[in-house]
Amino acid sequence: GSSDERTRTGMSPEALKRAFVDSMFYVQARYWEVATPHDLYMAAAYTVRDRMLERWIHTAETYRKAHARTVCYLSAEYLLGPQLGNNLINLGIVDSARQGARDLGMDLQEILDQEPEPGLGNGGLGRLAACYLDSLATLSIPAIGYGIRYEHGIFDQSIVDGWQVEDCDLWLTNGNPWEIPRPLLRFPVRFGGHTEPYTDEHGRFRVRWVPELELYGMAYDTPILGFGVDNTNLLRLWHATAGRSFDLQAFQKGDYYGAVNAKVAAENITKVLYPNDEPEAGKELRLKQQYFFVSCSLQDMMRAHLQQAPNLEGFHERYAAQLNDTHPSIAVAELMRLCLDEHGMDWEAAWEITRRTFAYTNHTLLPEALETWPVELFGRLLPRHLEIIYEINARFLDELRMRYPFDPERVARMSLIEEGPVRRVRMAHLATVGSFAVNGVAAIHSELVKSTVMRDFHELWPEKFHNVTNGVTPRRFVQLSNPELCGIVTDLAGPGWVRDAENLRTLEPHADDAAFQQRWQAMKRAAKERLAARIREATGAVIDPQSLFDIQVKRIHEYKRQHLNLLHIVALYHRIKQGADSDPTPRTFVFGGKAAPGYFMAKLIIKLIHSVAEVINRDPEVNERLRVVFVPNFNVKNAECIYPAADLSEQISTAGKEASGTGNMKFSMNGALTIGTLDGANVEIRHAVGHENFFLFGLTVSEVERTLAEGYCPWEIYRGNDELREVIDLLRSGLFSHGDPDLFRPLTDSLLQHDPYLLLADYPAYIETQARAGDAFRDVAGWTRMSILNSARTGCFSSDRAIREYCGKIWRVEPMPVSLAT
Ligand code: 26Q
Repeated sequence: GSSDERTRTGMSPEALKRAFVDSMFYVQARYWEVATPHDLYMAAAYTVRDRMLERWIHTAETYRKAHARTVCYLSAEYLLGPQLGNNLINLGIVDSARQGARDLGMDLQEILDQEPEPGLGNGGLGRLAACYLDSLATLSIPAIGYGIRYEHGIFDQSIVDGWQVEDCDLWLTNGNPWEIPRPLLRFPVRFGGHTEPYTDEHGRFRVRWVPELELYGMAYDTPILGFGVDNTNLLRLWHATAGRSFDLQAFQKGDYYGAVNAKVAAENITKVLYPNDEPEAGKELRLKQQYFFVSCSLQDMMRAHLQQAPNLEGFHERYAAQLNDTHPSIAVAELMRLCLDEHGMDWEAAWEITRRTFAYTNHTLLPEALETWPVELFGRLLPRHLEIIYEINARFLDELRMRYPFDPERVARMSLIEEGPVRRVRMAHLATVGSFAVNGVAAIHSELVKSTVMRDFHELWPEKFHNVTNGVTPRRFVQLSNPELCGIVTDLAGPGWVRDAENLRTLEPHADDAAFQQRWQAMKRAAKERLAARIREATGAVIDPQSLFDIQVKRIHEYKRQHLNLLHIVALYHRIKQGADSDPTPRTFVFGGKAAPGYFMAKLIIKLIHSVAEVINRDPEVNERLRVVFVPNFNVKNAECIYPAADLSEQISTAGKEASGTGNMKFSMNGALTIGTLDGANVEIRHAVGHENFFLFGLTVSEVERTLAEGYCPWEIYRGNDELREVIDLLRSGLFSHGDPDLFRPLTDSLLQHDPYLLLADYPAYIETQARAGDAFRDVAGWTRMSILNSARTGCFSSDRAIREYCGKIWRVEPMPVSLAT
């Protein structure tokens, strides 16, 4: 039949239905009467996948024939979220699919809800990588995402008696229809052992690594389709398996159980994602994970390059490799090793290629979050890499001593090795020395990178430093998450805004139009009702969509200050109980977020949210005006339902601590106003939406520095502020802890004794600004106007803009459009 009618490629409702029935039979091996909801999902997924594969193969061919310069994004995390809905959108067949489902007596939404989400990341950094994959494909950029195929992603969070409980994530148990296993695409990865010098056939000095252990990385490929284009890029995730030859050796020695153990140990490498969003001391397996995926990825790039080129000379022209934080920064030493030891290059040539291949993105300034590894551990796991790092360092330090002959302290500060009782490898220094570009993720953050953690490096190489402010994909976080908003914008601006989010500006002239405002309010209302229904289902809590939805969802961290939000809530509660004049705007406070399993304070904050919620929600004197809910298991799926429902977005980190934030962008694109500090991308959001449409409060970075330098004393603020004192005393009274005054002591003691994140210093400004927000919400037309302007003016926070900047300033790659039609 005509191409539209072909079972595996047709896009009409008829073709999709036929394909669906076909997949149910031939892929799922099921018939209608016994098909479970999961079978329906799988059949739908295979139907969609077939349509992507056609584009994928065509894309791979096109890029290859053109010898296209390719971006390789190296990231230990990809927080992809559910694929089916997004792929339907990018294929442009949502309506056909909905129609087809209806014809077969099914509901598309129910099918979408079946998908377990790939949660292969902790939070912002992993989700950013996923948004960037979407934009790279949408902009037709030849790109490969490389990472780890964790069998268990970020844990599922449940709440028991107000405490976080972690359950194992099982996203792979029912099979993953989006991935294609490539059993023949395997690379060896070695660990341990020692190195020995030898002389090669040309009489040159060389080093041989005699490893103790060898395992294999096997590729699993996931197609990443762009929106409105046929370009379909590759996400290649590596799975660890034990090497067969290694097994044989052990088996032959008669050590059956030893061999089995070794196999288990090898396969443990890709078992589970570390659930911390900062490094933890001595986690050997984590370093193994990082080296494992980096080595496979670089070997894969080299293999592809050498299929088309006689040698590695032009490697850095063929590839730009982006290091998503320092997690893959061992790549600098591994590329050197591959060039030197496996391809016989000399040091200068190898270093030239290496330095011109990598670029590094920094995502944090927090000293405790900067990755370093003990030299001892490093040398035990990767003896050859430690040698190479020492050699890179020796040459680098020689250069520095020449340049700064009278400044040995500076030379020591910049060394790749931190001296001290435990010597450590500084991964950020390795990444910076081994890269041609370094960037921060928001304007203020990039400035702070240059003036604080990378100050010496910036003085040495000022032209190496850049800013690329983060972005988020409007496909998932507007079109998929907020169909009503999507309808409004498309009616006004046409469908082009999905590829060019600047078109959201078309909304601007309608901000004061009464009829338009009504439609806008109906959009918000629908999103709030959806969230209310979901919260009721998940927690039993009933919330009122009329009330102001004041939402803070993100990882739980002291620097993000969820407990500052709580201090405000308890203050409002306290005023009502006192019969004092109080904010008359009914509010629903929504929290969500996971705590690292070993982060006691973060877990205590979750407990406190639940404890405050319990007291407030059951007290008839306050629960008409205040509600507090915690959405368990904040993940991409829940997030899609939460961002559109917000009236007020909480972005209240201590100034200087949040590198960028990306939730802040998702909220404001969906018409939430922000209450926030001058931190991360908040600064640019406020600039974009207009100061009058943003609730700013709190100390600036320099005020924070000055406050701490002058000997900050939170106790004095506590003593001098009656309401604040009463609020903290309430937390210590046992009111929220069934009479136990000690439960929250670690939190209140930390606030009163050190308060390293300056909650008390920012408290009065926060309370006052919250009151203004509450008042503003009662001016319905005024608020609606501000809400519209937030959506209209935040198109610049599309990840398409961010990726265009990376392509221009950093990668120097060009789009290569792919079309099935040609
Ligand atoms: C490192 C070593 C060992 C174990 C774990 C880690 C690790 C894992 C994840 C360290 C950091 C992370 C994640 C960091 C992260 O999500 N950072 C956020 O990145 C966002 C995207 O740029 C920013 O918007 C946020 O401000 C930043 O906190």
